[in-house]
Amino acid sequence: NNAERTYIMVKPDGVQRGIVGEIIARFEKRGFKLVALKMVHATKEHLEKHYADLAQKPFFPGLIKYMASGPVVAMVWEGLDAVKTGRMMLGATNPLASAPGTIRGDYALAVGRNICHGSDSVESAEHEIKLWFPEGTIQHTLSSAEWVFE
Ligand code: YYY
Ligand code: MG
Repeated sequence: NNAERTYIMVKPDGVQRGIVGEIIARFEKRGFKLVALKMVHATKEHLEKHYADLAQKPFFPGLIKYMASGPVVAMVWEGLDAVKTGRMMLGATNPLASAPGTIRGDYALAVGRNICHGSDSVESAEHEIKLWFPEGTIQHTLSSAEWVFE
């Protein structure tokens, strides 16, 4: 599905370490279309909604504190198999298992400071996009699309 969308977020450590442009560049060069982007210093309440399915995990309080410690860069990227390909580009959750060449495999060491988020399914992407972009995304066509998709 060429119009599949995924929610990608640079976490506070990625912003502080200056990796925002690098992450955007990778998605751009891969062929994805940017359809929403903003910087947000999220509240704990908002982050608890984003990570609601992890509320019972022992690392949850630390995760929320870290995610609320500074602004994040929230994005929606669209293109063929955006969710699965986005996850491949991020690498495994624990950077110990992230292959070199992936974002986490190139720029992170610790699971609790893994610099970026990507939706894990089409359903969670839809949910996360609504949560972070209630105002909606931007409809536009890239002239390169016919060179990226069959
Ligand atoms: O989707 P992904 O970010 O790869 O992993 P999740 O299982 O959804 O966990 C969200 C987030 O929680 C993860 O990116 C880092 C953090 N975390 C952690 O601090 N310690 C763990 N053992 C597992 C996850
Ligand atoms: Mg996840």
